[in-house]
Amino acid sequence: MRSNLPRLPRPPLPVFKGRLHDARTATVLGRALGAAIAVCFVTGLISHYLQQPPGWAADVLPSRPVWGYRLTQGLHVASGIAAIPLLLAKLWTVYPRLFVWPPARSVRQALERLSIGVLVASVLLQIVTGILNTVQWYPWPWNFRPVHWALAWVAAGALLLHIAVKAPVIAAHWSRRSPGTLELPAGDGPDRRAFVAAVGAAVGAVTLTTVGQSFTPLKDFDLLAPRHPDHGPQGLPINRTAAAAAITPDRLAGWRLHVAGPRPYELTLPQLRALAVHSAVLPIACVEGWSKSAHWTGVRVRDLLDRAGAPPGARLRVVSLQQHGAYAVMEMGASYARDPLTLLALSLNGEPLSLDHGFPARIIAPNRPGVLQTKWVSRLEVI
Ligand SMILES: Nc1nc2c(c(=O)[nH]1)N[C@H]1C(S)=C(S)[C@@H](COP(=O)(O)O)O[C@H]1N2
Ligand SMILES: [Mo]
Repeated sequence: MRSNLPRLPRPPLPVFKGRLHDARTATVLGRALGAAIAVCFVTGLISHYLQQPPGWAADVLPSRPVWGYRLTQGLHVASGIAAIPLLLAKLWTVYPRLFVWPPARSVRQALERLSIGVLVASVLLQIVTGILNTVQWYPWPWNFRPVHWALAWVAAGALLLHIAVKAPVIAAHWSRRSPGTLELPAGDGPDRRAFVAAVGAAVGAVTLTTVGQSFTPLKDFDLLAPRHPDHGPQGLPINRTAAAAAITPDRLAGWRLHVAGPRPYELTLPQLRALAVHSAVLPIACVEGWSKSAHWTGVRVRDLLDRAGAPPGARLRVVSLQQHGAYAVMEMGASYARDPLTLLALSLNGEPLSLDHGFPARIIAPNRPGVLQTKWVSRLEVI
């Protein structure tokens, strides 16, 4: 008799019921995650174009507000960090759907699931490598910046596609009062409210314990960020030390500033000090997310250029004593070169620059990524 009974198929996965895995929870988390990714993407574009402007824009990039890059890059890193708990919660909410079997019942569904795979993989990779970049750990053979840039477009495209495909579900669950016919009755029960509140608390906690690295009023809560704004000589953190850049005392011996242009000249450090009358309060705003304002004194770059007979719209190449690495040579467009706040700085917070901060001379300019604030400057070339 037994053999006559129909064989029941084994259920492939447990069935997930309840509000925490439903479309309303996914929509609520997705909205917040989408907003964090949008902020991260736009501020990332700003950072990219300030560092690598297209030729036509290089001379007209805004040098104001002086704290502009500090704000946008602070937001870039903060939104990326806030996205971590949001992404984990979102993945937990939807994971029953990520493993449904069979993988697809139609070509359309197969393509949709493929796009979700691309979305999840690219966002995860982007966030993990971005965080590792903030601690300057690169356990991979490729160059971080171009990969981060390309992956951002992949993730943004996959996200837009995902939003388009899910638009009807998102619209139906956008508001708490919507009919909710798709899966569960409408309404946010205590379980969902508690879950969303816990995710919100996690976002608040990771933000509060890291954002002080650029937002100084919260610096006392900066427990998890790799840099604390107060830790470093002369009241300013250091990204690459002189030793790491192979700047040795014998490389500094007989240092002179060489200025190449229509009327080239050289200045010794005492001669430069005799010219150094200008001061500016400007932040170093590192792409890795820390920022700190400091008081700089030095010579205006535009005065040095005028003395070399540079035409008003001239662009500038700045060469460091450092011989290797991406920051050994930097280009500066006319809008920065002409700005009265752009200095060849000789002193920092009232003392001569320390060797790690770029002794004998470094560039400091308003609204520019920290990577372009070249240290150990030996040569300015009018282009
Ligand atoms: N020559 C040279 N200049 C450089 C760097 C470098 O590695 N080499 N690092 C840059 C980076 S990434 C930052 S954030 C600032 C940090 O300046 P600080 O160490 O004085 O705070 O210097 C910039 N100038
Ligand atoms: Mo930096």
